Amino acid sequence: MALRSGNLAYMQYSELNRSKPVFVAGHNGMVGGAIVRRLSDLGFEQILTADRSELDLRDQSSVNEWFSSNKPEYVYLAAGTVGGIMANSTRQAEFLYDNLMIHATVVEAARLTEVEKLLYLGSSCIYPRLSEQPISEDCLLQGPLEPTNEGYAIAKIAGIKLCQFYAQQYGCNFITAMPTNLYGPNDNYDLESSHVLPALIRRFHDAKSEGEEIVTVWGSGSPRREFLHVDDLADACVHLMDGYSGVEHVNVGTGTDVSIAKLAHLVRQIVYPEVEIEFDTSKPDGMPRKLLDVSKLSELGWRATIDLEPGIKHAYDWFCDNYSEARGVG
Ligand code: GFB
Repeated sequence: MALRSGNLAYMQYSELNRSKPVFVAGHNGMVGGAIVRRLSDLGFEQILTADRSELDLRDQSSVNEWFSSNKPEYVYLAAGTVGGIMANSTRQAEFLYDNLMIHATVVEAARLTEVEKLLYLGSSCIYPRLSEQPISEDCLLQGPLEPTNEGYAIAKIAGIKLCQFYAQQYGCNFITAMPTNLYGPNDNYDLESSHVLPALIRRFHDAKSEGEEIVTVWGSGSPRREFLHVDDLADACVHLMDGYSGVEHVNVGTGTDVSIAKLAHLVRQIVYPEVEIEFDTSKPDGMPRKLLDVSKLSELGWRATIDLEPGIKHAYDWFCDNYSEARGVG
């Protein structure tokens, strides 16, 4: 199934120069991969990437060297150690260390080599656990964080502040975007480390293949989450790179959320309608609700265009087409 996020018109008057080199840090991940696809669709001629084996983004001198040799003009900083609720809560040291280091090295190298513009990607988990909903940008640092992802959130907050301070102190054009929960092609389908949507797709699919009668869903089913297709996110990133140069971070989401129970029913309907669902309340729920206020992004002329149901069907098609590879990721 072809899906297209629709905000194409603005590229006709884009300020971005498509012949300048663009570095997508994290191109092997779901987000970086989607940004590469989007840039390529839009005709960017020099999309630079670096494999982990070639460049350790946690190592400042290697990153400096890479930037000096490759001279990117635009940078999308989508690299990082990421995962779902279980990976986040059991590997907090790794999530904090890796992400702190990656953000710092890339931002510093971008300053040293006078990159024209950098977009840093954070996460909606930066906001306090009990934020007022929908969560506006100014909720940042207004209360305690959700404990299951505190390490990751602190690294992401440090990344935002880093970009803001580099903009203020050095005059760098470094901007920051905060996406909500993401899904789409190239997601991580490993059941221990994945996010909820790929985990549910895999659980229902495997249950169908094995003729099982019950699928287990973690937690109570009552938390609410907002899901943005990664192709929409990639489109929003290019839009912000093109038209936004403010210091304040910008939320990126759809503006609507669903309960995990409702999500499980949707995935069941698409993958295996006959099966029963049970909830395992020994597993953590995480934040009770995480819905972003996207009014700032709307004012900047962007909105999501991929609805959840076709988006899930698209992700499920990708999973079926890449079954062996998808199950090994993570
Ligand atoms: O997607 P998820 O891991 O991320 O979990 P968070 C969302 C909700 O789905 C939680 C429930 O309430 C989970 O308990 N859930 C139900 C499941 N079944 C499953 C399952 O099989 N696997 C998973 N993973 N969840 C992450 C943060 O939080 O969100 C990260 O840990 C990051 O920092 C990311 O920000 C976007 O939304 O709870």
